[in-house]
Amino acid sequence: MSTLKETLFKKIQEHRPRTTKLVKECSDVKLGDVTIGQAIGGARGIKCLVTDISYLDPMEGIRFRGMTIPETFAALPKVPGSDYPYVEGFWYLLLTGDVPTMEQTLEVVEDWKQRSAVPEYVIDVLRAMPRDSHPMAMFSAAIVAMQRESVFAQNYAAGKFNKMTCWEDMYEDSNTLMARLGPIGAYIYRMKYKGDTHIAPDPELDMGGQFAHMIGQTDEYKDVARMYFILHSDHESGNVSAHTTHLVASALSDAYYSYSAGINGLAGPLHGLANEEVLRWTQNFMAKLGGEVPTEEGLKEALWATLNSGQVIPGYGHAVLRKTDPRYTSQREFCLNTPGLKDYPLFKLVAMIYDVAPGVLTEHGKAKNPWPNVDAQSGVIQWYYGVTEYEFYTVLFGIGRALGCLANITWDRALGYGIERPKSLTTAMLEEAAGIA
Ligand code: NMX
Ligand code: MLT
Repeated sequence: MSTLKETLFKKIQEHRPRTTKLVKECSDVKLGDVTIGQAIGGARGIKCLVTDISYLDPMEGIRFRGMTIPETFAALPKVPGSDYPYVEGFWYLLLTGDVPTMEQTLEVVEDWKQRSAVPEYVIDVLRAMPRDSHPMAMFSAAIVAMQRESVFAQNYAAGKFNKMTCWEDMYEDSNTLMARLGPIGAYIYRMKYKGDTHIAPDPELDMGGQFAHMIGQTDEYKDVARMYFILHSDHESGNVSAHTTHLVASALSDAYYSYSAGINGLAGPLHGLANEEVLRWTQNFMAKLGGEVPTEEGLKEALWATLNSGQVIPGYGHAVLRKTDPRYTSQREFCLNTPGLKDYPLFKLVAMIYDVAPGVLTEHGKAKNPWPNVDAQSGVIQWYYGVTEYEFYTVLFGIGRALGCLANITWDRALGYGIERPKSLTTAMLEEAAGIA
């Protein structure tokens, strides 16, 4: 059996001539024009990134290596006794485009186990931070603290940089990061919220199961962790966390610098922090009702009050999607198929918001997409299982998002993508171009 690294190398060798040919022979082919609206409005829709790891269709939603979410869950090897796949097998899929066998999956499981010990100095960094630091600030600091271990940075400093082989160092660093992010997240969780008591890893467990174990969760939650990490992994390249990671990596910064930066972007309320905001919004709303079941009218009023105060409805809208996010649907189905969750009051409220908010947003008339995104549904599942510290939810997102970001920057190195450096213009230049100067 070929190792994951050997298989990846074969794929890279097969792929490289395609990129070389496009660059050499087709560089002048146009992919679109850029408007003033796009230059000012966050580069929305400008086609200037390349990835083969996932693709986001506005109407269909995400495909990982060509597969929809249900296809992905169905295809990958499952953890024995579980309905959900190994996160490690999904990593194999993202990197190679191949669905791994159980044997190939277990190779990654073993590899990550060997790399998963969190160094003591990372614990020291976390403990030195004020305990009320946001868990995302802690998570980002822990990641960048490990930069000293980067194989890529060490080889670069030793003058061993080679454009054709440097992906191997990125691959090394990415695997080490992937193996440690779960245990680091668990450490932050227990330090901040569980009286600073910690749980030793169980050498028998896979990555998702281990995370559940190390935060002190039930067996049932192990599947929640696996599902959550896979669903949040990747959303093509243009979202803030993936794009930031790619941008920073394009300067030949290593995986630690790059992903720490990506995490800082994920921490914004318009991006990953929206899952925290959704729970804050729903909890505040429920508190105001004093435990009463809301009426649709009451809910409408609360949504309008949020909009009228100039805030966004968290968990709704999207820069690319124009329908309900299939990651929302997948988690909603999980709720509907889990006996206690189906009738759980918070799930009922989330489901009611789904009935009401799209109409309110449509009437409001601003959002191009009135439908829910991934963040509208993820928090209720965590809350149900007792992970009620919603400040922590974006760390869960960040553990999962690493799969996509790190697979992408490994391929960035393999294909020799250039340093990112778009051109800026002045406002006067825009006015001149528009003929209003
Ligand atoms: N509630 C209120 N207004 C909204 C919403 C919303 N949920 N979504 C978009 N708008 C507004 C938006 O603020 C903008 O207003 P203005 O012209 O005054 O600046 C207008 O509608 C047009 O925005 P769009 O082009 O529809 O959306 P854009 O691509 O700029 O932004 C989001 C996309 C996701 C940032 C935006 O929909 C939003 O703020 N949603 C709420 C926050 C959220 O759920 N973020 C999580 C996204 C998923 N993730 O995990 O990263
Ligand atoms: C994501 O998963 O990154 C979000 O849905 C935001 C995006 O795709 O822009």
